[in-house]
Amino acid sequence: MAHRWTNDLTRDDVTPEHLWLNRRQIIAAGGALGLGSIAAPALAETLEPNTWEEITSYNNYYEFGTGKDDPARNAGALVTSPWSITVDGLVDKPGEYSLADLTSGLSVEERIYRFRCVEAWSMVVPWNGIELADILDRVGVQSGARYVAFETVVQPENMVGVQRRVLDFPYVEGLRLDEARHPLTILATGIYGRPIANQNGAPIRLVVPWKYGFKSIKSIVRISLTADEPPTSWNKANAREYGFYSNVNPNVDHPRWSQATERRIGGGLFSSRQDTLMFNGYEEDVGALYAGMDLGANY
Ligand SMILES: Nc1nc2c(c(=O)[nH]1)N[C@H]1C(S)=C(S)[C@@H](COP(=O)(O)O)O[C@H]1N2
Ligand SMILES: [Mo]
Repeated sequence: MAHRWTNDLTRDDVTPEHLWLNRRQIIAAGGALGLGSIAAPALAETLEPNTWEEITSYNNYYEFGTGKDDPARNAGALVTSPWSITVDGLVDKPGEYSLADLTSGLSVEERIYRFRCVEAWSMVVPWNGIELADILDRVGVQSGARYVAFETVVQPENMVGVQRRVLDFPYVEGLRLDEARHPLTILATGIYGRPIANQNGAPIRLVVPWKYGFKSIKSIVRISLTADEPPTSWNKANAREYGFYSNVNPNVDHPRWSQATERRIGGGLFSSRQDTLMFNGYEEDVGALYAGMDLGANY
């Protein structure tokens, strides 16, 4: 069956077309299911997902090298089973959970999201994932918690990039608790209805669609609830260029390049440049989280 997952796969191979079209129109309009009223004008916009081939061959996963094709070449060495996730900090039920124990019984949803890297390229990815809020409810968040911190696995013998120390591994990321609980925020375990590929962060990775891609940490082995803002890998590497928030914002340029437009991966011959949208197109859903904040200072 593996040969089906090439660039001649169409979405019709995965989902009955009428279901898919309904869902993607709803998602394009409202950001996600169940987020209130559907804005009629937005219905005109549909999100055309990138192919499996594109999504799995053009990656950033520095533990496997810094080239865009390095993760596809090297991530086969990642051991993803068995997999356990340590949950600690300000939670009622801390412990080391198997992936199955942490996720069993929670609903896995299909979410077609824009994905915008801080390097100014973008894709559209049909994720399968669980709302992070559901997992936080399962472990019981205590009242003093204000942030969620995440950590990626380190398998030095299997990760060629870890040996080269291009970043201070383990890769770490974090969200404010309200961002983490937002219904758009998911832990993805699949793409196109198949288990997520190693190079995309198997077996479970964060997806926060209104933030630059580096916030969406891969291959998670620790989730910690904290009172203080946790350190994050790219901020540690270069605080002037990469802030804690890293919300997609066409009006706040990276110190070394414009963020006003992006190169959409794929699209054949005329692989196009398109305008970058405020909060990556999810402003109606998430804008209120940042009311009154100076987005230039809190980049
Ligand atoms: N552990 C880890 N997570 C990571 C990265 C990484 O290098 N290591 N790269 C980030 C960056 S910069 C981006 S753009 C996305 C890329 O996700 P994708 O390869 O699935 O498109 O993963 C993010 N998560
Ligand atoms: Mo990125």
